Amino acid sequence: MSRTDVNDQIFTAVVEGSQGAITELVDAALVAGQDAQVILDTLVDGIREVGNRFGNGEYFIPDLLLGAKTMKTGIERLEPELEKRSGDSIRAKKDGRVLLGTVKGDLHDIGKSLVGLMLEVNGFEVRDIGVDVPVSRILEEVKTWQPDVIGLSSLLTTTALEMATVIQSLTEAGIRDRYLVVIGGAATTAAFAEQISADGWAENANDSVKLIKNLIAKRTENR
Ligand code: B1M
Repeated sequence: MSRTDVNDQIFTAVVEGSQGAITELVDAALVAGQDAQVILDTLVDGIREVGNRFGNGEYFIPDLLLGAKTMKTGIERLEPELEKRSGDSIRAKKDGRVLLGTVKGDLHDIGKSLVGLMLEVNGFEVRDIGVDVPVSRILEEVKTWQPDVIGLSSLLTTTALEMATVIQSLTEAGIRDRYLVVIGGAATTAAFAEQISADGWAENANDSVKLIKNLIAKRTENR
């Protein structure tokens, strides 16, 4: 089986929601020497195609769920490989603490979890507080866990403004300047991040790592 064949099959497995086949396919790709990041990108392409088909009425909620479960199973198999690649940074002193959550009203967690995984394998300490997280919970966690960065995710246009509410609540509590707030997710853009006075926006998990590293470095320089 050539590398391209396996990648095509991984893509198709996510699109068709073949959860039972995905672990074996990811294993086959790894055995064929495929880079874990390339396999991850293929899984992401697959779930995006599921989203496109849902968007144009070809797919329904059960299809979204099956695609999501298949993708998650694939990511679980890849996790140890991604960690192995970054073994040194994981063992190194932690680069910073990131509190991560999907805002209230939004149940999407794949992208946010992927951001968390990539941050962890790149040396950050991550506390993922899940999905549908109300502002009050974020404030509570911020006060008790004292992160360097608050990372917020939103995939729904109807919930993206919750991010502004979080920032406003930090300001009202007089603690906005103590934390970097980074946002992302399909319902957000760099312009939106600027509009709500977030410290940064990242398009994907790898860019999140770069962004957070840069922001923490800048903050350390300025202290
Ligand atoms: Co939903 N859904 N969904 N869904 N879903 C979308 C987002 C949608 C675009 C589909 C579509 O219409 N084409 C659409 C939103 C439209 C909009 O608001 N503009 C949509 C809708 C409408 C809905 C429901 C309302 C459907 C309904 O019930 N009628 C409903 C809402 C439920 C709720 O949240 N209250 C719903 C439900 C679901 C499922 C539960 C079935 C399932 C989620 C399962 C799960 O997450 N456990 C689901 C799925 C799977 C999708 C799509 C198909 C895929 C999302 C995904 O996992 N992408 C999605 C379509 C799409 O995205 N094209 C869709 C893969 C993931 C790796 O990418 O999440 O973008 P993403 O994350 C990326 C970047 O965005 C970024 O990095 C990640 C990794 O590279 N990123 C960050 C994310 N968070 C970040 C945070 C950062 C930085 C970067 O800093 C902290």
